[in-house]
Formats: sequence, C-alpha cells, structure tokens
Amino acid sequence: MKKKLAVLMTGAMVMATLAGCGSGSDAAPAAAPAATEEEAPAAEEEAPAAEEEAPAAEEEAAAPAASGDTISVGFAQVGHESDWRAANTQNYQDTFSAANGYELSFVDADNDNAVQLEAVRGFIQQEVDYICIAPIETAGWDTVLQEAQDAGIPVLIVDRSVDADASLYETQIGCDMVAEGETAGNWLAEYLDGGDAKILVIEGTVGASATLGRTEGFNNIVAQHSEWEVLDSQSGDFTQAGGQEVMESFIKSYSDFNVVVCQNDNEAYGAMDAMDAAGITYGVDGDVIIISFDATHDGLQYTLDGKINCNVECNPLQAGFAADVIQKLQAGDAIDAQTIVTDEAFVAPGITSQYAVTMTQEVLDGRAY
Ligand code: GYE
Repeated sequence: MKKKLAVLMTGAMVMATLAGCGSGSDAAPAAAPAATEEEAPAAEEEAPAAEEEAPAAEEEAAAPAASGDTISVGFAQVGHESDWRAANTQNYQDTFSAANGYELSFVDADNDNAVQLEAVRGFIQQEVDYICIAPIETAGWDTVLQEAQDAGIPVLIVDRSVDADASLYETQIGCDMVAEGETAGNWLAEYLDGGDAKILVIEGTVGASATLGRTEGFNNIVAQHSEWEVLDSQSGDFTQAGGQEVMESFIKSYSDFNVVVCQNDNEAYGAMDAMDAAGITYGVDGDVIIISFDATHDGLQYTLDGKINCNVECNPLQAGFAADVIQKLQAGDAIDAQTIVTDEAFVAPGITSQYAVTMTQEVLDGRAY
C-alpha cells in the first residue's frame, strides 16, 4: 500500500493558509507552511501505517474535516478540449466550493505541459493544502512531484495517470482506460461475429494515459483477430476539430474501411462531419461502424440516434472521490492508493450486447453531463 501523509493543521496555520491563497484577507502573508506533515514509513500493510499516525495526531491539534476550516486545493486541469473535460471541471468547481468548506485555485493548462507544470509550482508557492493534477501526459512529473512532497503538500493524481514513482503522490483516481479499450474491442468482435474489419483509429492526445490505455486495450483485442486490420492510427488531440482533420486525411488515403474508432465523443463529432462531407454513411444503417468513448450527453444522443454504434463510458464526475480522499487525509484516516471510477458502455437501439447497455430515451434523460 501507499505511504500516507497525516496532515495536521493548527489554527494559526489555517489562517496562514487562508492568507496564502488569496482569500481577500488582510492577514500577513503566510510565514508558516500551510500544513505540516508526518510521514509514516512506507508500510506494506494498512494497520501499521494507521498506528504510526495516531501518536502524531495527539501531538498537535488535527483539524477535523467538519470543523468548518477552509481547505485550500489547487487543481491543475488539462484544458477545455472536450465536453468530458467541461463536465469534469464543473464537477470540481461544484464539489470544491466555498459552501463545502474549500478554496479552489483552478488553472486550465490548455493542453500545454509547461503551463501545467508551472501551475503546480504556483500552487506550491501559494502553500495550498492539497494539489490535484489531471496530467496531460504521463511523463515528466518526477521533479515537480518531488518539489510538492518536499513542501509537504499532498498531491492527488486525478483522471489520467502518471508514470512517476507512486511514493511521490497520495493516490490516483480515474477510469480504467485499458479496460475501456478492451470493452470497445470485445463489443466489436461480438458485433462483427467473425466478419472482417478494416479499422481507422483517431487517438486522443499523444502521451496521455487515456490515449495510451484505450489504444492498448483495443489492441489487446485486435491481436486476437487475424481477420481485423488496423489501417492507421493518428491523434486528433481529443478535439472535434482534430477528429475532423484526421478523418479528412484518412478519407484521402483510404477508400476501403468499415470501422472508425474515436477515442472521445468530440473526435467522433468531427469524424462524422468529415464523413458527411465525403458522402460516407455510418452508424447502424451505414457502411462504417463508429465506436466512441466518454458517453457524454451528446455522444449518447448520437448513440440513441444510431449514428454512433457503441459508446464506451468514462464518467467525468470524479471530484467527490478526490474530496473523500482529502477528508480522510484531514482526519488522518487510511486512503486507497487508487480509486477506479467504474464505466459502462452503450450501444445503439437494435443492438444487444453482453458488453453494453442498449440506448433508450430514459438512459439519455438520466445523463447529467
Ligand atoms: O476521454 C477526453 C478528455 O482523460 C478521460 O480526456 C479523459 C479524456 C476524455 O479530453 O474527452
């Protein structure tokens, strides 16, 4: 299990934190760190780690989660590339609200790694209590995570994952991207029932765990089917414009394909526009099978309409899990090293699948994002 930090805040430190995160207070700038940390030795089991923390909690007055003290959280968000991202951002803003006892510092990194790294360094300087990072790419995180750890600020890796040493952050929260890719592949095998597939893949952002995982999972199933061929795989950067551009170039290069895999809904919208313009039909009544990921409201509308054949969900409403981890750390409780947000998949009306729910208006009406 992961090493755990017990975060203990005295009243003075809480005031320092409020001043340090620009709450509008006239108090002197924070001189003390926002939080002190007591590191339990890396324990292999839950119990010893919990025992290590108990004495520390008695030494200083721990701020209980329900004490009404504001907890400052810095969130370095990927950007605003997709509907999924917009829903995820809204969910963080709603969850980490002042009314819920938080002060949220939010940075939209606009899909720029350098901006995201600087945002995290800014949060460290600000001495926030916790940092949440939705990493654009998996690579390149060790140095800044070490800086956060040296400053005693617990980090939560959210949505996507990093390839850094797990001792440098508290927990990772997100969907199982490999499983999502496998679901897409398994559904396709079931649907084609031994039939040939000439597949074009519009990948997400290069180096993102969502891209790497969905690609790996789908390829795991491709490897089981000698009757399938992946003709090409290019990044559409998780945007509608990117999906359209990649699909337009695919259409110029390939005249014979029957499956397009779009690694998110926005890319699928762009791909559908490109196919419409080229007179290529798709969906349950068309020549090309479309697989998408995310299952956002509009993506599911297209699935209900039979334009997207299969849409594999990734639930963006993840902030509650992050808040839960933070409240546990505040209380000195054990946390899980990883939280996997569970997904379903949805298929167009007329399709029945052991891997997916057949879309109905009721399912769509129940979709909040
Ligand atoms: O699929 C895509 C977004 O990381 C799971 O990022 C997320 C992905 C999501 O831009 O729409």
